[in-house]
Amino acid sequence: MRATPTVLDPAGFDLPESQRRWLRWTIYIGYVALTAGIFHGLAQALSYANIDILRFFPGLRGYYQGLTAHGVANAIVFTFAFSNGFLPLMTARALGRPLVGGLVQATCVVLLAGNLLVIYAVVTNQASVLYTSYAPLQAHWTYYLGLVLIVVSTWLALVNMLVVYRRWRRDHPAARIPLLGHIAVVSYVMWFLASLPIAVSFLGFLLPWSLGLMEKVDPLLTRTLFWFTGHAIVYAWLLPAYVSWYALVPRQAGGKLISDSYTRIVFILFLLLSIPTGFHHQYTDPGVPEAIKAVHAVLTFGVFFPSLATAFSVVAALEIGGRARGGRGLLGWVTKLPWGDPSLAAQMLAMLTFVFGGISGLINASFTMNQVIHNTTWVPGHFHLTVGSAVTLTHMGVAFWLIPYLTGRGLWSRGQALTSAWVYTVGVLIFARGMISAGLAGMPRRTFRVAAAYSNPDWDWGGMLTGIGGTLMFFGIAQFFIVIAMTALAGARGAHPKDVPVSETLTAPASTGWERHLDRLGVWVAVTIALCVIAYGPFLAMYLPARLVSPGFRLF
Ligand code: HAS
Ligand code: CU
Repeated sequence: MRATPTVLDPAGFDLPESQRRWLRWTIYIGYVALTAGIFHGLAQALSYANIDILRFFPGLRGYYQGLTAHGVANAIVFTFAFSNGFLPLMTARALGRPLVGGLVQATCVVLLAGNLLVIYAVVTNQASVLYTSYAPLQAHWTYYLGLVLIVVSTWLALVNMLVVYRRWRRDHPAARIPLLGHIAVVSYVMWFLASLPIAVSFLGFLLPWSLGLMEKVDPLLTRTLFWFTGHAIVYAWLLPAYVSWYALVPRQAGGKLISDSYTRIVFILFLLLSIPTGFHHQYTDPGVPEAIKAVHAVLTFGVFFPSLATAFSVVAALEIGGRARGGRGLLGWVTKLPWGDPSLAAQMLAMLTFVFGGISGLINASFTMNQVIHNTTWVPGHFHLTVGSAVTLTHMGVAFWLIPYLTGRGLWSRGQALTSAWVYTVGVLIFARGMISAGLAGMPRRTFRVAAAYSNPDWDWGGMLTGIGGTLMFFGIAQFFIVIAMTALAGARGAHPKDVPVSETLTAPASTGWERHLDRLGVWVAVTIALCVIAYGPFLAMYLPARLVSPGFRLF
């Protein structure tokens, strides 16, 4: 039996204050975006209940302007701002050395610059194209450039992590990379590879087209490039949450992570399978052969597997914690978990909601069932149970220790922090229940119901639940924002956690044998690229060169 090791315990690790400051400002950009985004979220949710509050928004000229602001702010800026702060910090902590200061600053500045450009385009109603940026809807060039810069900020964060990793490797040529560092780096390497197609689409087509350098664009190709990146983007949102569930949550629950190798395998499976699945967003698109869609359907069922494995692992770790605290019987350990800790409670609520997100994802992925729910409100029902709950609630939970850690101030009002997570959870469950049932009755997504020419009484109940749930979600996040702002401004100085809560594992990383291959990132990247070629090569070979057929339209 191997000894119980720590994931890593670099004694005395302390991040310089200047780096803490830039990291927290990077994350704050996301909180500001989230807070702006929830106003538009509230307006959308209420519109499904036939209540129109859009006309009270100063300067807002239409539903699609608000929906674009909501999608970009919450799904793109909030998520990546968090990851740009969190993942480099995890790498630094795991490898026991500081980051490259200049790169920490550059990540924050580029993220902010990208944001300002996107805000300008959206606020002036020159980019009401929704976060999917489908051509031939055309936005102002600042919108595309702004999104490119946001992606570049994630690359800078990754470069920082890789520099730290290389330096660590130079000093430890034969050692296994510490688990927390491994999974943080794999997460952003996956995202880097995944982000290349959208960079091609934006820099090669949409940006020059919006600048008038190209007269026409190829809607199917740019849409396909969007989803080439766009499915994997959901795992780029999810994996930082998984980093916390695997490497931090067990410690917070008083348990242990069950296996080092199991965890590494899960993240490598995400690296391999997150990207070659994008056509499951295009099952109904004409012009894509059915056989290619079928390959993507099979691979989608493949990428379902590492999340199933995660469910077993995180529940086992929680069970160890609950039993260590005196829990008995089949489920007695659940109530013994420290539900009064807002950081842990928010993340356990995230897990519980994600069970429904996973089930609804399986239905989306099934080619035939997808025909029933595609483009209905079922889909936003699904993604508010994933990015809108598993990810958001985890980010909230992490913030409850991370912001104190980065600011040197204690959490302001544990009770309010806990309440914000519960209010949000109850809200998102009611909201998603409404969206999902109305979607099954055919209620279309991305439609301003209040003003729609056609409605259906079968949507009334679901629409009402959507409005009620969305209102609760709004109050949950508003309360979260107050807790964070008050922590940063008025939290008790010195009452902060002094270290990242890194877990121990039941099994140590093996120093010999096949498990060492799990650390060979170059090899796994090569396999990932090969899988992408298999999944997208036939389509691109059949389809290219680009068919530049459509001029741009500004409809809203
Ligand atoms: Fe999805 C559409 C398939 C996961 C986000 N998805 C979307 C869209 C978004 C999105 C934003 O195949 C809409 C895009 C648009 O605007 O059009 N999705 C899946 C599948 C999964 C999945 C198979 N999605 C996610 C995640 C997202 C996300 C994660 C964001 C973070 N999705 C689809 C498909 C579509 C789609 C189609 C296209 C639909 C269409 O027609 O447009 C899977 O990866 C899900 C796996 C999840 C699980 C659950 C594991 C559970 C865990 C918790 C364990 C804890 C327990 C309790 C049990 C297998 C790990 C703990 C106990 C305690 C005591 C606390
Ligand atoms: Cu997807």
